[in-house]
Amino acid sequence: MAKGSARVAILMGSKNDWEVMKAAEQALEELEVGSDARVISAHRTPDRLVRYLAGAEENGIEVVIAGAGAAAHLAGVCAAHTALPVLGVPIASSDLNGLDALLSTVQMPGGIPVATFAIGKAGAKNAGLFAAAILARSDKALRERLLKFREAQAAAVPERPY
Ligand code: RP5
Repeated sequence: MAKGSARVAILMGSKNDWEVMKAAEQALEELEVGSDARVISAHRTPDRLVRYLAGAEENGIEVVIAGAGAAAHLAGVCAAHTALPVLGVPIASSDLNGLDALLSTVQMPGGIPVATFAIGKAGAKNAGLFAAAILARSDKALRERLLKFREAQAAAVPERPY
C-alpha cells in the first residue's frame, strides 16, 4: 500500500499488528509524508523481508519502522539487512502484554542499532513522528509542517483543568 512517493516503510510481523501500526501511517499522513505499509514477518516470510529491504533504498525508502509482538525480532532482523535507520515498535499481542516485545526490540547487542519506541499505539505514532523528524533535517517544508503540528498540539492543551 504505497501512499504518494513512499519515504518511510511501515513493516509489521502480522496483519493483526495493523490496528496498532496504522497510527504510524496516520502520523506520517498528517505531515504529508508518503509511507509503504507491508506485512513482513522475520520468521514466517523471511524471503519477503530480504527482498523488500534489498530494494528499499533504491525504491526511495529513507526510514524503516518495524512493529512486532511476542518474541519480536523483526526490527533487529530488518536492521541487519539495511543501513537505513530502523525504528522498532513493540506490540502487545501475547500473554506478556508487550513486555516480551519491548525487551526483544530494545536489547540489541552492540553493532546493529534499533531505536525502540513505547509499546503499542503511542509507540507507533511516535515512530511516525520521529521518522518525519529525521526526514525534516534535509526537508525545510517538512520541518515547517512538523513545527506547525507541534504548535497545534500545544494550542489544543487547555491551561486550566476545568
Ligand atoms: C509476531 O507475532 C507478530 O508481530 C504478531 O504481533 C505476533 C502474533 O502474530 P499472529 O499470530 O497474530 O499473526 O510475529
